[in-house]
Amino acid sequence: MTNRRNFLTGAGALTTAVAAAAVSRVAMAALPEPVFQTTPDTMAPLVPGTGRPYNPVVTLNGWTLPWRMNAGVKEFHLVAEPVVREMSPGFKAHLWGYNGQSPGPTIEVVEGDRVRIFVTNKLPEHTSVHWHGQRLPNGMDGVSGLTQKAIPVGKTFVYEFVAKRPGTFMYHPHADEMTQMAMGMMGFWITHPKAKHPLIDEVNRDFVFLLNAYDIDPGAYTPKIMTMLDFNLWSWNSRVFPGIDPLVVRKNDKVRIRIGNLTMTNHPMHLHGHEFTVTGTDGGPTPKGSRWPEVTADVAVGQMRQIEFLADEEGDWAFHCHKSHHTMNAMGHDVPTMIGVDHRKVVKDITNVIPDYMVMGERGMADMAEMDMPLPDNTAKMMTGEGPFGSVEMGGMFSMVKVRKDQKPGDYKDPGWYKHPAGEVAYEWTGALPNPARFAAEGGQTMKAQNMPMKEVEVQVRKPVMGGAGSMGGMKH
Ligand SMILES: [Cu+2]
Repeated sequence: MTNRRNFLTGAGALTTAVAAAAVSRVAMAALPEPVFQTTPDTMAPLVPGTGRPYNPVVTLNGWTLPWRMNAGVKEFHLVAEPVVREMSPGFKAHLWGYNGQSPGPTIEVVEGDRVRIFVTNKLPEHTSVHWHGQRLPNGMDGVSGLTQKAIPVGKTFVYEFVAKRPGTFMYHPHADEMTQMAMGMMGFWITHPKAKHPLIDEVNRDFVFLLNAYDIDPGAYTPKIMTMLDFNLWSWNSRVFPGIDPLVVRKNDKVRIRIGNLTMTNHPMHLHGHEFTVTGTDGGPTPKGSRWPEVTADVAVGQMRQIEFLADEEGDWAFHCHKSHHTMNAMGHDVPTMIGVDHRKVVKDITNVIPDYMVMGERGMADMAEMDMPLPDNTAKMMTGEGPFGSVEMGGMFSMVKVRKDQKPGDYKDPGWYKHPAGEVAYEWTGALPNPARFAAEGGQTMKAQNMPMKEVEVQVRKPVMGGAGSMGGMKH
């Protein structure tokens, strides 16, 4: 696990930039100085220095865009541009994003705020920004061709509207969307309630992240934009495990996590050790009567789900997408299942031709994490992450909620691994193993099938090839 964290330095730099931009009258008439961020660390929440107060969110492996107040209007400056995003340590992707990052910075405002957003286009093609879920004048909705001219290369457009309803929103281009979203252009938008809201509880920790997906061949740097289904990198805020920071909380904190999905498929988000309720969607806070306990909430394409729970169990609790292929990195699609196949003979034959050939594990895929196979220059290991008990064998959309009783309020630093109390870890049975008792009715059938084959057929399970020409990260060289 990585421990590279740099909360205070980053936040300090942002505050300085805001102060510098707010001094000169000449500067106020000009564009707000854009603020850029290039480290993938989770930045400390940006405590509002101007405007109405609110409890800021924490963007996982991301940050909040500072603003300036100009005659009562909150002004932001987004710069759409190519960026280099470290998706996990040692693996960099050439993406498109905003202000140095993909996803772009989170924008936080308060219900009733008048907001002016300058969008400068430094991409090689035109763009626009759609403010997903917002109530706003039609001409500010950001659909190029329909509600505005696309922002040409090198030009700056201005969006201005009042943030009418509190909630969680997203932003993304509505111009050559397929390319621009596949390249990583997206961001979060939070509108905090201006006063106590009957359906929005105060929480101690408020995390946000976007689900996104990329198709980057092992060894390559740029996503393939034509991919519709066969993505090989399933990410949170353009990071893959073990590059995703843990969500660190104090025991008995009330925790909110807001998750937006801008991939091409749904993600059942699963939390271990606690039950949560869905307290909001991109349509707003949910009525109390519609809330029930869950441990998994499906976040469909283009949706946001806001979950809340009381973190009252200490430990390192896995939090992940429940589609098992989405907790893997750089997976290929032409890899047959080899479990139970003794391919020693085959390997021997092949290695006569290709000396460093290696076959996927015959005991299951865990071999992949154990074998430290040579990888192409720029890719993420398929399943990895060293835990206190060995490899976690995960990648992609996986992280942990770390609950600690001695974590200080407002402290998001990784506390390291949970120290389990004595007698509270699964342990090996070392006594004798009795012969298994067979269930008496095993193999019985109440309704006989018709036209059964004359002799027994044993099916060799083999996973179908899903199409696509990608190869598994580090499989063949
Ligand atoms: Cu998923």
